[in-house]
Amino acid sequence: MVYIALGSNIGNRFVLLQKAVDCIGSRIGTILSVSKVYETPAWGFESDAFLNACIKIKTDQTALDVLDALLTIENELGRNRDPSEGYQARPIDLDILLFNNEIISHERLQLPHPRMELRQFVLTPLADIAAKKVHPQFKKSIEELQQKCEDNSVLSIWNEPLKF
Ligand code: PH2
Ligand code: MG
Ligand code: MG
Repeated sequence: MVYIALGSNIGNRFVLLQKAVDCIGSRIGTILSVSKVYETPAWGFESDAFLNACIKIKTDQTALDVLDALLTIENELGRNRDPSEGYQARPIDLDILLFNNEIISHERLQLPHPRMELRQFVLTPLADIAAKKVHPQFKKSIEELQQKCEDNSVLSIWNEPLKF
């Protein structure tokens, strides 16, 4: 099982999340569950609010193949990465959070996602679909990580659900 975080803070954010879900379902694997969508304040930089969600998929691809497929979808949906340092506003960001229970330290991919435990914009949607899932490094469930998390960002539920 693979958990992926989706985020957008430029353009028609909801449409971009829905297009990303559709592309992931047709190219990467079967979508098994989709969280609610949340509107979240930009975390770690000054920018417009994001829409964030998480999905669970089943795939036969390797973690690096999934990473490459996600980067291709990001590019197709209009993401242009600025090579300067730091976070930037983006039409779409697709991050692998958990890939089975693999712990990977590769130059292009670290898993579990290295900052997920600090971020309510990840933990809150992830808890919708994986509250009891145990984080393979911290050995704590997602709901425990969510309760311990010191991020006090205020998230609001978006009224439209993603389709899959
Ligand atoms: N992604 C980031 C940095 N900050 N803030 C919110 N609210 N949502 C995000 O998806 C997000 C962020 C880096 O990828
Ligand atoms: Mg990200
Ligand atoms: Mg990313």
